[in-house]
Amino acid sequence: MYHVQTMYNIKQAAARAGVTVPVLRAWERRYGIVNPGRSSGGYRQFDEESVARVRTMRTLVDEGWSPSAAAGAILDGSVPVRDDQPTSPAGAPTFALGGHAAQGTSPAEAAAMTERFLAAAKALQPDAITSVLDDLFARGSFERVATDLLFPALEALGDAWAAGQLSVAGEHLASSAVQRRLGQALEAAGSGDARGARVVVGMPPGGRHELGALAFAVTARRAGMPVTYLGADLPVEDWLAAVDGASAAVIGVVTARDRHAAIEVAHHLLAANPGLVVALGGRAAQAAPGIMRLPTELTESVAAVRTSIAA
Ligand code: B12
Repeated sequence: MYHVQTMYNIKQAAARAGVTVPVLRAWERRYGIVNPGRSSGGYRQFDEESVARVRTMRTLVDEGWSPSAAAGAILDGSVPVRDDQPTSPAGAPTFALGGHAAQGTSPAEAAAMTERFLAAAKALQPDAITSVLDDLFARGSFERVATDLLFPALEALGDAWAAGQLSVAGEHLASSAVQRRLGQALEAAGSGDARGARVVVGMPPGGRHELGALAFAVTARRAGMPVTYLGADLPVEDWLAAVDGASAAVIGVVTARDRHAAIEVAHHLLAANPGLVVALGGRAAQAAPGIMRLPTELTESVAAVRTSIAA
């Protein structure tokens, strides 16, 4: 038995892969997902393997991957080409739906994104940072992306800085790009239900690591809670004034220094407002009498605040 390689023109290839001709052309040009041969008349010719690659990319994009991430994963072999029928996911790898990684992102890919983020920071390349953040935020809900992809990348950023592998400029460039993204997300999340229980979020005096607190504020707003986000380094008197009429105060605690400062703020807040829910969140947060410690997962931490307010 011999095998004749079937070739398709661009229209046939696009139809078999389930995309339009302009999409197929764009994916070829921008992402190099296919590299078709040419007929003697100069027309593109696609083999079965190319069609399967485009079909796999389409499936990944439908699942929520960004086109560039999908193409990259197919080209570097981290996602196998699915040569099954377009609509049948049988035998296709499963990508941790609701699992650890953001939907559609394998742990290897998450690690690759962290590497890209670090490389862009080290090389002081703002456009490359923008592009990693675009890819990252195309990977699923805000909460999953923040918890599964963004925070690990920030942690790696801190480790690289502490190990002397990354300049202060590189760290600032990357963390301020993240801060701008989170700020946009906060604006986009609306202002919450004005009649709901208000939550005031910020950092203790001297605390400048506000990204976790900001991500918490975004998550709370997305859950419909009215949030007053106050940002970094907030003096005790300002905390006291800001919680007037609020139901909860959430204080970010990232360093040991933050912890002492946050507990002091919490004591002042509780003394002046006995019914107020006071919660500490972040890597160095600890519970204390009358003060709750938030879980690390953002949606759980918002749920914990909501439950405490209701109680
Ligand atoms: C960006 C960054 C900065 C930026 C912050 C910019 C900004 N706009 O926030 C700047 C440049 C200001 C900075 C300064 C410093 N930094 Co810094 N920084 C970082 C870095 C890289 C990321 C911080 C971050 O955003 N982390 C991610 C957040 C989101 O994590 P998280 O707050 O713990 O929250 C987690 C959860 O709890 C959860 N969560 C769930 N619900 C809620 C709710 C709330 C309210 C919160 C907060 C979180 C939360 O979300 C997260 C998921 O795990 C970290 C590295 C790291 N490992 O985190 C170092 C790091 C925190 N920095 C460090 C240091 C040493 C410093 C400086 C002292 C450096 C210096 N010599 O000046 C100063 C101190 C500044 C100050 N006064 O507070 C150390 C801290 C070491 C320690 N054990 O205390 C780290 C760990 C770096 C390292 N590996 O050594 N830093």
